Amino acid sequence: MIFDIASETMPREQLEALQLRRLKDLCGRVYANVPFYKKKFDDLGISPADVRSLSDLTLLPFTEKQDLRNHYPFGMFAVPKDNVVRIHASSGTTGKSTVVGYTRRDIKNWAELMARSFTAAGAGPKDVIHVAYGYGLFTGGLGAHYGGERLGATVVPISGGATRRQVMLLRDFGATVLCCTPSYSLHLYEAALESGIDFNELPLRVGVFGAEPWTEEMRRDIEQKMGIKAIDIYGLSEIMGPGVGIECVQTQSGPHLMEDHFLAEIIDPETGDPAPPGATGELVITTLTKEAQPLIRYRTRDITSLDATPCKCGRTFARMKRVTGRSDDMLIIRGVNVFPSQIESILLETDGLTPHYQLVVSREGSLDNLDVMVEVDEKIFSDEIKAMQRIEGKIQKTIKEFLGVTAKVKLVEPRGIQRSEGKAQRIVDKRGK
Ligand code: DLL
Repeated sequence: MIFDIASETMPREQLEALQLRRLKDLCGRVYANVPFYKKKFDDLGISPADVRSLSDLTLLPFTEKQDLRNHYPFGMFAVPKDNVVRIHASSGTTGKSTVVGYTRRDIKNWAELMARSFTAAGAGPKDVIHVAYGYGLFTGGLGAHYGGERLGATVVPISGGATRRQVMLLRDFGATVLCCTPSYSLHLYEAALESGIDFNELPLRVGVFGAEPWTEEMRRDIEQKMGIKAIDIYGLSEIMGPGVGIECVQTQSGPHLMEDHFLAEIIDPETGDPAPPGATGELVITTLTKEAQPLIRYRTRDITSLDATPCKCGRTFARMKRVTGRSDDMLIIRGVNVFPSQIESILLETDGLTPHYQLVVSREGSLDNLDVMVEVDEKIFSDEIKAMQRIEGKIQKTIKEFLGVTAKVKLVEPRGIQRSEGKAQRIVDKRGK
């Protein structure tokens, strides 16, 4: 079943005509109501009337996270504050957090898109949705919550944390859909086992997992352990929150972007030029319908590619490749570019290792060092030291071979890596900036 069948299966020409109509309207709105955009347009010598086709998008200015910070907290709003009914903000590890506002219609659209997302993941009104994304300024909890209610499902607003109790309620309330970060799902699974609860014996069917990068190997691990379908959901607070894109359960081949509401481009992150069709680069999103805080060509820093070929599920929306990481998370180790997800893939291909790992980067003189700390399972841990050393050596070799970087691998005892209740912290950078 497709939730909003008319929108999600629209022929691409019709979709593009809708996008163009909405883009023109958007340009008019931001030019009239957001001084930041008026100035940007004026400086570039363009006016909203110059947008005549979708390819004119490239005439328009980019928006960066720093622009949002510079206009903290409400300087990017396109409507009077009285019309804003909700505020969210991203945590931001450095500096000011970025603030997002929503009108009543923005909230309604978001709930629609999240209801669509649940449907794509194979959920429906009969489901019990356990929302273990954090509630609060983070968009995960409330985003999933409103979408689940819009769908007509039963929503359990448990939020993150209190893991042992969560597991009990997951069982007692008969959750069929679990929403949280992939890393927290593993934490829940372990806590369940410790309490004598096996996920495989619960009615749980589907996981709607996102908010952090994860790999295909991690998906396989989760699906196998928990006996569920693990679906990748993508989003970012600046654009809306979760539900900017989601995989369909039929193919699980990367999130379908909700293209009637978001216009996506891939650019070369170095030059800002459009990337050739199908190429990998930085995802840039224009919000077509957002009222409170519309953004033009927002640079997500997420690295992916787009595929608009037809999907077996019937949706015509393009699919994005699993986000392998933000360009900000890319490590440069002695001149070699490495994404944590590339290391994750290698670790999870190795027997005896768990999906709990951390990358520690330090500097010795002018040289960068990369330490890969990864937890082993009980079985390996009880083996002799030599066996552990053999594994360390093997992974080191594979990392060197595939990624071209020298890393020191250190196996850690079971539960030796700290668990997170939200986004996992994979990188500890001790280099100081
Ligand atoms: O993480 C929104 C969200 C909540 C998405 C729940 C999915 C589920 P932010 O905290 O603003 O918003 O972080 C957004 O997280 O730019 C990506 O780098 C990363 N991210 C989000 N979803 C995925 C995903 C929420 N499925 C940033 N795969 C984004 C990889 C993801 N990275």
